[in-house]
Amino acid sequence: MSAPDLGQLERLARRARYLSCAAVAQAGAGHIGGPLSCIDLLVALYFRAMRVRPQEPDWPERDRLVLSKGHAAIGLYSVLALRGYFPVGELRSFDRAGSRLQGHPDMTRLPALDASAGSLGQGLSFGLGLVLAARLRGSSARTFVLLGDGELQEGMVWEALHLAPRYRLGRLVALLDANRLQQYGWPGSRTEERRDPWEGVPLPEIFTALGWQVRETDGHDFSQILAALAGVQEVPGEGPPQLILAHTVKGKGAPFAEGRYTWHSQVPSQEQLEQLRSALELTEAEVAW
Ligand SMILES: Cc1ncc(C[n+]2csc(CCOP(=O)(O)OP(=O)(O)O)c2C)c(N)n1
Ligand SMILES: [Mg+2]
Repeated sequence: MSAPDLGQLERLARRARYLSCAAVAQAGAGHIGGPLSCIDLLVALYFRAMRVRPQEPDWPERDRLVLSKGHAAIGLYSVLALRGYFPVGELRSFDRAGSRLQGHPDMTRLPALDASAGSLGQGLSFGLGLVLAARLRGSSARTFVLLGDGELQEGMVWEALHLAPRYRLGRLVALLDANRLQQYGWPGSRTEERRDPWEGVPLPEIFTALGWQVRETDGHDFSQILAALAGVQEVPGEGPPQLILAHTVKGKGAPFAEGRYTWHSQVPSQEQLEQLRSALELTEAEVAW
């Protein structure tokens, strides 16, 4: 992958970051921290790794994405819009009654979605089922499941983590958005601090011991993300299930939100949007929507 290619992905991710924040501001409600921490992963997936046809969203051979951390929906919608699934201007309808772009993904409304989500903990089991179904159909489609690290506290995630290796589901790819924060999280030493609830827990070793093939990456470095995804794509269908542990920053890219759990769900002001545009070095034209 040459440098200009990476630059193009970075630009797309910046636009998606701005659009996500602008849509939350327009709706007057929504999530900021979680969408911003996974946008680079979503851009790499939809613009490089996944076999999809935006003009034919129900193409049977498409790769699937399950946004298990469904509260990051606006991040996914922004990337889908830039990828051409629907007009960027439709993002203005985010979270409105009757909109296709609900606050959490609703696959019955938007054909581009492969799964509904919002109640945390269910996506990996759903994705496991999609990969088993693809195997029965004789399809080589992959399913990517994006999980939050707070979400990992849900018991059902561990059922799927335990089960997938038994079926050797090489086309199941879990991506863990490890930003070390959640909505409120576990208190740190000072009242305004939150600490990573998985601190000191050897997650990669645990996943490996369960039978997953684990790759770690900086979740904001496209060269690393693409290398991890390329590795995953070489795995045969009967290989071990794949897990990409992406080290990320909650609120990445927004000066007011980076690393702050209080920005899990908050509405940016017009001043903060302007601050964001400038920090992301985007022109007025690039943020027109
Ligand atoms: C079953 C369930 N419990 C609680 C919530 C409320 N909730 C939404 S997001 C969130 C925090 C999730 O943290 P994490 O998975 O780390 O996501 P991220 O940091 O990427 O935003 C919580 C508790 C929910 N949506 N579903
Ligand atoms: Mg988190």
